[in-house]
Amino acid sequence: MSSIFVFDAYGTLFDVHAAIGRHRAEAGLEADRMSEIWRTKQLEYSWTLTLAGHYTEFWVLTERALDYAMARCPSVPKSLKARLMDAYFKLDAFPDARAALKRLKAAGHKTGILSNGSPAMLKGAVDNAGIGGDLDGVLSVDVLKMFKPRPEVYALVTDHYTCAPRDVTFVSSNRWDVMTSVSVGFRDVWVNRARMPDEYPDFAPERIVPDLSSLAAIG
Ligand code: LAC
Repeated sequence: MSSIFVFDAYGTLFDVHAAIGRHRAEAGLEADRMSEIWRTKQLEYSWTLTLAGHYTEFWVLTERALDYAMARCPSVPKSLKARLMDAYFKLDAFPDARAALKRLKAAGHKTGILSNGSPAMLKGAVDNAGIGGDLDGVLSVDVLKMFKPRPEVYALVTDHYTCAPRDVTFVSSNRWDVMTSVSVGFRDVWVNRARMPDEYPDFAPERIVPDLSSLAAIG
């Protein structure tokens, strides 16, 4: 396997449901449904705007998606909004993410992030998780003003590491993100944390893992 490991951020290294996790008791019975709608709409806005040739940074889309999700789940107190946004800015990393990055770096590999996240929110999450020292690059689509899965975005990786696509192992929990990165020539690991059925059969990953703890064996 290659020696450059690049990770998707949200859902792969950082737990997108950690924000609601910090406020679940106050959010009430619709907490998890609201968090699911929040994530779904955040992604949908990134795809639809990109398809239409527009761009609004991911942090703004995250807030608009939260507004929508809270409107759909009116029992979640509106007073939680600012705290949920603050929690999203400082999302928790999955425990296996921190350990995997440390092991890959100790084995001499290069590591990095390629994310839709805006630079400020990526910095917030990386700093909060204390993983900056184990990353050789934090790449945001913001420089291109277009979101995944536009293929141009994935070229940020090969440009940054001055490498060929086959030198990159791309690790993502988003199956659609794996689809595009396979199609541009990366080697892919799909992190199927939620045990979802497979999709995109024409663009299969090299490996499917339940979490990041098995990355050490690959690296
Ligand atoms: C990201 C989103 C797609 O980090 O999870 O790019």
